Amino acid sequence: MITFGTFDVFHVGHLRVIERAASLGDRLVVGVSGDELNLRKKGREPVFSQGERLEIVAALRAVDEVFVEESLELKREYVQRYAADVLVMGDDWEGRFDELRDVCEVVYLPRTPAISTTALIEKISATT
Ligand code: C2G
Repeated sequence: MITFGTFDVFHVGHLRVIERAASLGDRLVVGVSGDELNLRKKGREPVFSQGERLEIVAALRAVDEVFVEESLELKREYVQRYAADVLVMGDDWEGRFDELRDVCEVVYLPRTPAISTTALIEKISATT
């Protein structure tokens, strides 16, 4: 199994997608998007650095290996490098990786409702 994400301000929605991805197979590799990629795609740096995010994700029982995702366009290469049979993503990415179906199975899992890093940042800002 392989999955990708920023996993900034790690929350239960992140945990659930990782645990569900792991339950679909016997080994889970996670690509954690790098700080540079986030700055380029989202115009801001994550709250937690790439090193911290990698450390948190690597510590999860469900995760066997982590690496830095340098570019969103390299999914095919990563799938092949890690010999993944299945690419798993939350359904906010529904349809986005269907072109990889020639090299792996692509599964979109329902997102955990009502929780997001952005909402958490807003909630924390509002209480300080
Ligand atoms: N997720 C979820 N439920 C939430 C929030 C997130 O299931 N309430 C899932 C997302 O669908 C994704 C994973 O958690 O599969 C990581 O989410 P993000 O950290 O927001 O990752 P994102 O920035 O979308 O990924 O190649 C993808 C990139 O790495 C960016």
